[in-house]
Amino acid sequence: MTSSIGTDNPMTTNTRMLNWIGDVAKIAKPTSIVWITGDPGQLEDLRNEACGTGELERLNEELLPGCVLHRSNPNDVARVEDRTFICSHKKENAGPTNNWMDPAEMYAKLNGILEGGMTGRTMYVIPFSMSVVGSPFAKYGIELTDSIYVVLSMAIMTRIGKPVIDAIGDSDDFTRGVHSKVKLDPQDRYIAHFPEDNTIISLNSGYGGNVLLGKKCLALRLASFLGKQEGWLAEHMLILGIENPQGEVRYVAAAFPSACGKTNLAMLIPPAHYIKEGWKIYCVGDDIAWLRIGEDGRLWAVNPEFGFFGVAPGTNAKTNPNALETTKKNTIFTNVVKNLDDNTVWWEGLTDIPPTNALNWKGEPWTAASGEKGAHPNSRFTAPAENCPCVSPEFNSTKGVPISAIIFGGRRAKTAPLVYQSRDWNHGVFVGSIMASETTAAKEGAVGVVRRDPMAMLPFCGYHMGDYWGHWIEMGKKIKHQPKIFNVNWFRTNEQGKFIWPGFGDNLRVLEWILKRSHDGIDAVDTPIGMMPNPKDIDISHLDDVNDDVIRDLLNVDVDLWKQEMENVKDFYAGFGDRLPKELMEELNATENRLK
Ligand code: OXD
Ligand code: MN
Repeated sequence: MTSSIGTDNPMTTNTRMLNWIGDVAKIAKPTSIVWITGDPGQLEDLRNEACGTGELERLNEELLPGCVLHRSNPNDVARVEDRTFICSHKKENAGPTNNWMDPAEMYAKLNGILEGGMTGRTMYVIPFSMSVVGSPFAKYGIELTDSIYVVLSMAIMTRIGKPVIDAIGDSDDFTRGVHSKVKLDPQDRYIAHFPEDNTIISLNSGYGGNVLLGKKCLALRLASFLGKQEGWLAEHMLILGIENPQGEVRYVAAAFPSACGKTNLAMLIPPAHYIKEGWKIYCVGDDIAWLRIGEDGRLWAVNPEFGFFGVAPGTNAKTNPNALETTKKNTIFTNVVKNLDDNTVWWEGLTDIPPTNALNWKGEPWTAASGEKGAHPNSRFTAPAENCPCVSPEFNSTKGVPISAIIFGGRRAKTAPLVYQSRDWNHGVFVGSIMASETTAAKEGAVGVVRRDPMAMLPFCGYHMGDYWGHWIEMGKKIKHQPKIFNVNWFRTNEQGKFIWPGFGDNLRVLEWILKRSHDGIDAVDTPIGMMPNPKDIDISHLDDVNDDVIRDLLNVDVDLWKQEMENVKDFYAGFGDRLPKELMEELNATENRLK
């Protein structure tokens, strides 16, 4: 082991940082404090230590070099929205879509839970940056944690170590993040955000989405709040570069609720004839976009993350070969099946034939014959973005990429057509605000229960959602060259409940129309809900199951369903009281009038 383990030599003389770390240590009482420098040797030592204790397991070095398996506690396998709090000083500033607790009360409660919580453990100090260190987009943070899994995951998902400490210098402008597994007690599990103090405290969990504090906690919840103060947007969006046969690369940002295929869209493989014509795809990000207005009046985006924290089940050589390739080295797999024959991993949907000598996600002997799933449905891979075969050359750009189009989408069986375009920016904000997904017969029993998830930010907006919409409207006024705003729905079903649109790589056919609308002024059909493609303008060549009738059906707008939809939106909007921007009410009224 190197001398970096078990030492507590601080990497900084920043007294405010040191005092805060000292205060946390006084409460949590770790045995030692270790600063994470980012040195690969230090990370390797920690990997060895965790493999020694069983926290991690090494996988087949030839087939999966540098990869490890991690199992979380079975009571701790997903984000916990009911235990997630926005602790603004005024309750009304958290808004109706967030849990709230008074900050003083929450600090007192959490300090009580954390008391002695790290006894017998090391507290690691992880300096991390969201986006490229030194770039105008960068936000710095320190995460204190008693988990080596968290240290190694943060080293994949964010830029860490000495350069971040140097960039912070003596400044107090960094996010304070505290994570402790404590006892992994679900009753005392809290993911608490203090936006006005730039602070996050996450206790009693070891699951990625709750404990990798740079991701949902900082890059969305706190960053959305900071974006409102500072005039930019933090969004739950993938960023995709599309190169056409003329060699022009254009970028779109797209927001979808969880489980709607964001990672697949972000890394799609174009249909064969598109590849032949010269189309190429570049992944800039699969989950989060930070958007700022550039000097040229366009909207510029970066992905503040450094890796992918993707859902494993369903990822395979057909659905997302790029993601699969990305997980082939230096990846942490969580809660997947371990194949004992060759010390590799497996999950439902990876291959048709499951391993026969295997352990399930809980580490118990398992075969598919048991009828139980081997991998947890929310099992994950944490993989470096640099592994991705289609990662964008602009991935590490300090100025980001210019956004041509913003795309919203949900999972709707009937109401939303394959694609439509908003009439202008404010209408686009309206379209984003009414985003929704429906439960399907297969899942919940009740068909068509609509869950609104505005801009896919329902679990991630760090302040009042009404003010967030207001901020979108204000941003629109400041963007000289606004991206066009679209809505897509890959999930329309036929009478038999089967998806009509093939999805995956074929979604590029729709993206092509979106780019033509954004740049080339191609004609569109004016409908009550927005601008729609002429059916002939969506390329359906070489598709077996989509002919002219099918595409017309996919683009059909059922006026009665949309009238009902507007009634439902009215009820939804009523929950936001006087913080609902008047512009959105105007858009709702205008849509109703067009539907008459
Ligand atoms: C995620 C999510 O993990 O949206 O990205 O839940
Ligand atoms: Mn997400």
